[in-house]
Amino acid sequence: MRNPLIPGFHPDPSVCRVDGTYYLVTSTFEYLPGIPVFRSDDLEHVELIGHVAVRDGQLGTTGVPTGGGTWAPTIRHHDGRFWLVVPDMMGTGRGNVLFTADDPAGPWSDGVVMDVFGIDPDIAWDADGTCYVTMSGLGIEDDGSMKHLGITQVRLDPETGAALSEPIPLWSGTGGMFPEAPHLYEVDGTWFLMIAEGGTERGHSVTIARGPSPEGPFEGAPHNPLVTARGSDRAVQNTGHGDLVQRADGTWAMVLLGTRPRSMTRAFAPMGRETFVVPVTWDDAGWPHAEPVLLDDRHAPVERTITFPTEAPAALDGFDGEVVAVRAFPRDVADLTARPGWARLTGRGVGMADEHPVFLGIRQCTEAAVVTVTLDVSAGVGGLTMRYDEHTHLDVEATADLVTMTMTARGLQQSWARPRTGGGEVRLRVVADPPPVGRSVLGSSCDRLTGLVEDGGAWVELGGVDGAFLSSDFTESFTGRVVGPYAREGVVDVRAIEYTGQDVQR
Ligand code: 6LW
Repeated sequence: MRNPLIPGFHPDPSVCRVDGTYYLVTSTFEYLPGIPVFRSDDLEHVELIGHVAVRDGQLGTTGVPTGGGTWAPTIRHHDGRFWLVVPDMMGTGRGNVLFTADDPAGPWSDGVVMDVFGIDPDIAWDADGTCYVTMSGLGIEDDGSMKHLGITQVRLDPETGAALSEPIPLWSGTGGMFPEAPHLYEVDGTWFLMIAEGGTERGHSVTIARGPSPEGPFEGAPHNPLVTARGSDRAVQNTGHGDLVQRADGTWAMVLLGTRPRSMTRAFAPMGRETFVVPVTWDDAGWPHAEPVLLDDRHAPVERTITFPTEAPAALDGFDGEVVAVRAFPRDVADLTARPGWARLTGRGVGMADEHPVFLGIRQCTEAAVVTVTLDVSAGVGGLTMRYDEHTHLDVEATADLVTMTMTARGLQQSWARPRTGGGEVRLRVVADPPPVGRSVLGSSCDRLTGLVEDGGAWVELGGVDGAFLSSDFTESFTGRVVGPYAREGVVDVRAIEYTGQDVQR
């Protein structure tokens, strides 16, 4: 199958099928708009058709800490409607929220908060219409700290979010840490409970159990784990957190998350957790089997330019659907009307170290990538950044006569600067250059990141760093690289974000 199915930071995939069409959703954490919805006709190609959270108040993202916000969603189609349950975590997060929509492209409802305590909720109905929410349950210890309770389940009133029963414990895997990501399916009268365990890092896995009812009792499959990359030298690691779907022709597939680490030791994934897909078959004893995630079919090069046309479509307030902002909607960060054809960013005196940067970004989605922005800094200071979070980012920043590249990695900082000519308009570039597979580059464990400025018609390199600093392993982040323009001070106008990239041949 074609992998990654959804490249770039797109973890915790969930999928449902309606007739011949699949709908997929992934987690967005502190980024908005929240929860992209993808459509696919073949589980090979996906198209972004909208987002669940496009209005203020649907999620509490504006005040969530890094690592909080929108965690693993589940999407289902039931009773003629689409249903999505998702944890909106920490800080100003609302808790576990249930959204509905007639059209998966939106609009989605304002959401009701469910009376459950846990993460990774799943929603399922039995033949009588009883609604079950199954989750990775959380409890509070006497000292106030949180503890994992394993997989738990309540009956729910899906209209109000009220829990209609006390949480019951369910099968919680084979002993791996953090039993999470439960999904419940009824297949020919048998109920299957599929979960992830082992943590979302190298120990990650998918395991499964079955039982006579949605409440169990469940017995684990004899061949668990269904999927894991732990201990393997496969190009895709950390595989786990899956969701099953039956195709219209009766065959099955699993979407799941994984990483594409770069180093010899299978560490340092530049793009964080991405979405993959594998075929699933059933044995004579009625158990599913999934194939490991392989990178056997490489994607075509990606080439795209994001502009800010005056006659922009109304959806997403005129922004390209791939554009995200941090703890804010792109519309709150950039003004598309001040200067037709440009996105105006107005600095607030803070840079990318701030939790609320004035920043528009797109995901790095190929192993090799060249990202270029065209800015006007005649009345401000701003640049191009590649970000994991406020603690770790690579900034190429320009004023009318100076350009500075600064790598910030959790308290360490190094800068390279050079004067520039050319006035207000400036083109800045960040290049991610991975070594050929199986070879490491001296002094680099991941890819090589360089910052460049166009000066006198030529690209001039400012400096370079090991991309391992901008990996999910170094940052211990749930997200991935997001890259784009930002403003520090004054007015910075953005004319275009250009992305070209390609995966490395293996
Ligand atoms: C998610 C959990 C996990 O809730 O990481 O892979 C958490 N697994 O299931 C955040 O994505």
